[in-house]
Amino acid sequence: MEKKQERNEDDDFSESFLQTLEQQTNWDGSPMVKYRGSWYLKIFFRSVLSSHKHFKARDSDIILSTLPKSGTTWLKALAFSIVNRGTICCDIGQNPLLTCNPHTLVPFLVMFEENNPHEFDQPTDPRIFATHVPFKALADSIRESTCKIIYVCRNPLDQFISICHFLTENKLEKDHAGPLGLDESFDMFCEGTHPYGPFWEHMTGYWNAHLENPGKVLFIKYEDMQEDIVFNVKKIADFLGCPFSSEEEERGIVEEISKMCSFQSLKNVDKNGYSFNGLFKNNTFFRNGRVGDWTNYLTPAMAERMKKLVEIKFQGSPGLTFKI
Ligand code: PAP
Repeated sequence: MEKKQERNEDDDFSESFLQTLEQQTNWDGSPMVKYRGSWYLKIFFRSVLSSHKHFKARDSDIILSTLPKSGTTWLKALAFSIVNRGTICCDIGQNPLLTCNPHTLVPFLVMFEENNPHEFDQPTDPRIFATHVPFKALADSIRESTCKIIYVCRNPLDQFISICHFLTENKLEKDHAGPLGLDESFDMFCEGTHPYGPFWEHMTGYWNAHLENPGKVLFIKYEDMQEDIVFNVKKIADFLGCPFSSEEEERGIVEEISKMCSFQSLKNVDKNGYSFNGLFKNNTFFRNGRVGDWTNYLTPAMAERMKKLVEIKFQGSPGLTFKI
């Protein structure tokens, strides 16, 4: 049962307010709270609420949205390169992606500080931000402005395995004995108890928003990007209103951007560094980037369980499917 969750605008996101929310521990022992039907890591929750309340989207902004481990880093690199291809990325030898992790170039909305909004201004135009929050939890100004949203969705089985590895590599909760075993973690995932979950609500929220307004929300699958990245780079550019000219296509710019943002290119950039104030190791954002890697970890029975779960949960979202 969820506890009382309504709050008024003057709440200071205090500890006493957090105590009114349903609590859980994530698979790695990190505290989570449930707010308006979705789970959030407690360490980021205040920032989620604060950015929701104070962030003012501009019509020209681009919002990249994903569940964790669904292709965020890749999408950040692609959007940054596509949008800035005529300016700071126009010389391939000078592309900031050669030296910076994409997370340094495209901030998450949770980094937004209400006391310091100008820190959030980016030198590039349009501004690009990323978020993991569900569609319903986006700041009103994002939904109400004409800014564009790109959502990347990944097969939940691969996403689950990717999260498990990431949590093992980056211990957020230092005193915790260690991550739960695979079976227990999978149970929690299938119950929707994981950061920004339930995953099916996250996916269907953006899918339905895309169906309602395809000019506002682009919905792409990680697996489709793996299958044909050139096609998807063009699709993103078209959606953002900056299509590649035939001259650019002839010069091979689409292929150049695809290559620059590939797993192989990005994985070695600043690989010994850290992102998010030292919280995560850069190299843990690049494991193997394979489609179907779950088959090396999960049993056919687990896959069957997921298949049935997804069938039920996606019933109200025609056209949303995964190959499992
Ligand atoms: P985040 O949401 O925490 O930022 P995110 O980038 O979405 O993480 O997920 C990392 C996954 O994307 C990793 O998947 P894996 O664990 O299954 O290997 C990572 O390898 C993969 N990834 C990162 N960059 C790329 C890329 N350029 N191309 C394809 N996959 C990538």
